Amino acid sequence: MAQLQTDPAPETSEGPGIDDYAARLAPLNAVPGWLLFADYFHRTPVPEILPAHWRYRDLRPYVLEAGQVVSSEQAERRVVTLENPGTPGRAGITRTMTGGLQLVLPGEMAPTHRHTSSAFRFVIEGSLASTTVDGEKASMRPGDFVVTPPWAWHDHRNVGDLPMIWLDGLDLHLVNYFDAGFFENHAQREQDITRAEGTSDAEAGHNLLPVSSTSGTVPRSPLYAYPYSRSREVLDQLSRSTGPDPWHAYKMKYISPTTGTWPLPTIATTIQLLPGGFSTRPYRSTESAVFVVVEGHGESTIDGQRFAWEQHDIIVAPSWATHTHTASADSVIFSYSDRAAHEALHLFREDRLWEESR
Ligand code: GTQ
Ligand code: FE2
Repeated sequence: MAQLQTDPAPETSEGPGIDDYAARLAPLNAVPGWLLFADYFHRTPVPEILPAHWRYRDLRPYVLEAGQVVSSEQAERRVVTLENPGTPGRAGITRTMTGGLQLVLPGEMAPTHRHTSSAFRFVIEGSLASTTVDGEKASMRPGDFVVTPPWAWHDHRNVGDLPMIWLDGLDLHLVNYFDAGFFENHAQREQDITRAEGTSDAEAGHNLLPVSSTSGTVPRSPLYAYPYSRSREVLDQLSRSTGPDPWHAYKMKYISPTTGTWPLPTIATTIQLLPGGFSTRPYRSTESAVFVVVEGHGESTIDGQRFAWEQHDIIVAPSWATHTHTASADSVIFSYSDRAAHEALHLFREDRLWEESR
């Protein structure tokens, strides 16, 4: 009969030291967890990223110069990627998201591909571009917001006569964290057009849906282009008919009309009007937010750091960093963050403060 080997009696103060214990445990790919908890549990978030500010005035010449350095064909996507100064070399504007300025010159085309990362474009400058998402073309003008849902085929074309520059945001690092990244090029450089331009807008952009629509049963938004002319008009109307929220002034979320929430599963996107002279009360939340100045100028204070901004500047507020915005002139700010993922994972928290705590 096999001999049973019993465990030795538990060691007390006479036992081996913790270092000896840890050294013998290590070859089993295991560690004393109780010694590590302090590294991973924090009273409040401890972000690696820093508050940051990119001046469009400084970046723009480099974005245009990229047009001489590489063709859009060679580059596949000709993008100047913004890196958070707290995490250099990691191609992220925050821990979860990318932020980049994409250049497409008149007549150029960025070939068709798809990926499991969600993406969006927010147009900074240019005259007219088009992006095709799963066979339907959408026009893009300055201030327009266009989403590329996960795994949707997409290509872009500059059909105007000025260089087009838009901000791309992707949840790339979040998707890669989950090891859920897939990517493929389309067999055709330019995908076939299968739906007339304006179809999605007619079907889903006006509080009407086709009677047999089953859009509400799938999470994917049936609407993917949000023209600035309309969002600007909404902000204008609200500022004339209602008072400003002390923390957000007039801040609206882009939504999917069938779910009533964010158009992309992980990325939260908003458009906000700050009347000239208005200062927001201090606010903090778990999202890592990127702000893009669409119109106006002013300043923001993030964790005590002041950033004076102008049109097209880009600013980052890390998770749980208390921040305020002050507009010197009527200002419109687009923002994106990982809030949609936080909400889905029941992680989102926010604090509306009345005074800056110190
Ligand atoms: O336009 O499809 O900035 O695939 C990064 C990856 C843009 C795009 C980026 C992309 C795109
Ligand atoms: Fe893409």
